[in-house]
Amino acid sequence: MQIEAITLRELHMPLVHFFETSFGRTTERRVMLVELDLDGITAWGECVAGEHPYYSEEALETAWYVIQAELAPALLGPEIASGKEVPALLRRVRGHRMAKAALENAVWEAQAQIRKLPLWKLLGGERKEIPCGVSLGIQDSPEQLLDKISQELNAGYQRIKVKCKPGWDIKIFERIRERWPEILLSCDANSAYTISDAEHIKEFDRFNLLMIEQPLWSDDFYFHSKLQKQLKTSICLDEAIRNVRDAEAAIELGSCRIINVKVGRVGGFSEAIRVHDVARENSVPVWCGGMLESGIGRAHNVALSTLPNFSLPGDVSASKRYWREDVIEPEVIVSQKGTITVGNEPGRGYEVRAELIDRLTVRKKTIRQAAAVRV
Ligand code: OSB
Ligand code: MG
Repeated sequence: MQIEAITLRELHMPLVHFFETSFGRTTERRVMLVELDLDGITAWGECVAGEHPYYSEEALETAWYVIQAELAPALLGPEIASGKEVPALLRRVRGHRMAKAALENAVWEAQAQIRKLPLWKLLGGERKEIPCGVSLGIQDSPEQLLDKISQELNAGYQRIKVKCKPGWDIKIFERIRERWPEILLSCDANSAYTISDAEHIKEFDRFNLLMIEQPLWSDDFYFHSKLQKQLKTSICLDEAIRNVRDAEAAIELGSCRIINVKVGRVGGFSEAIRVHDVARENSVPVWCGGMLESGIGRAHNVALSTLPNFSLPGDVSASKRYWREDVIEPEVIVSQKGTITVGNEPGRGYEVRAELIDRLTVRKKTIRQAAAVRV
């Protein structure tokens, strides 16, 4: 395939309910989509960078800049046979993994369309039904959180994850366990603690949590390994795992026993598959994380979650939890058993609502190959 044009878009999409983590509250998403045009085909990717560089160094503006100035030009021109070839074409640019992933994932999508294969099969997926959990942000009150948990359990979700931080942890876990002693429950600190909080974090052990996600610094393996040795509960790393080498280091050091795979965080499907594979070889289960994606990124997360070692419920949940109207059709739906089912349609398996995307777009830029280098 030869990519003829790459269009970047910024969409404004208000969230149905605000989402608050230890680093802040989001009420409206600025969603960045990339669209590839080639051989009469349109393929989409989503850049999951946040509005601010708080979860990671990237933000929508840095991704916009680096795709426009560096990454898109590198993909306009060469003949590309598959998504697997994209990392090498983008390697000269260091970091900017979420920006790279948006493009690489769109190439995989194009390849799936050309080969008339479902994207999930192209990625090596095996399961047709994926287990789902939800991630619940910090709320205005504990009662509001308990109401939300009750609602999500009624909807069938298999695992509840709550965001935590100092002051919104043990008291909250106590309230939840009082009411639901048996549910699969985990927490995510998004690096809200330091190793001097080890004694405090050890108290989490009594709540029988499935895992504690990224308690310490976003770039740390050493102190997580020290902490893991003192805990009964498994640590799961999210932010710290940027690539397969990080996964190998974390596993060997004993920094975690579970890995959250986010395709944007590791730079695209190729690297996500590598992380999945190395975790599998070491009997470390993985699950698919979320970044409050629109339907495009959500559909890609669904496809990735069909790989065999995605054995724990992920943070990939129904579109309607986030959006009044999603940009795909049908929207992502979760069954009463708390599962999402994939079909056999070629490509992403969900239609794109082009008119709605146009309506939500506040900025758009198309990049074509410069005439001078066209062959
Ligand atoms: O740490 O998993 C995280 C959202 C934004 C940034 C980081 C995280 C999250 C979530 C939400 O937990 C997952 C989702 O529902 O998309
Ligand atoms: Mg997380």
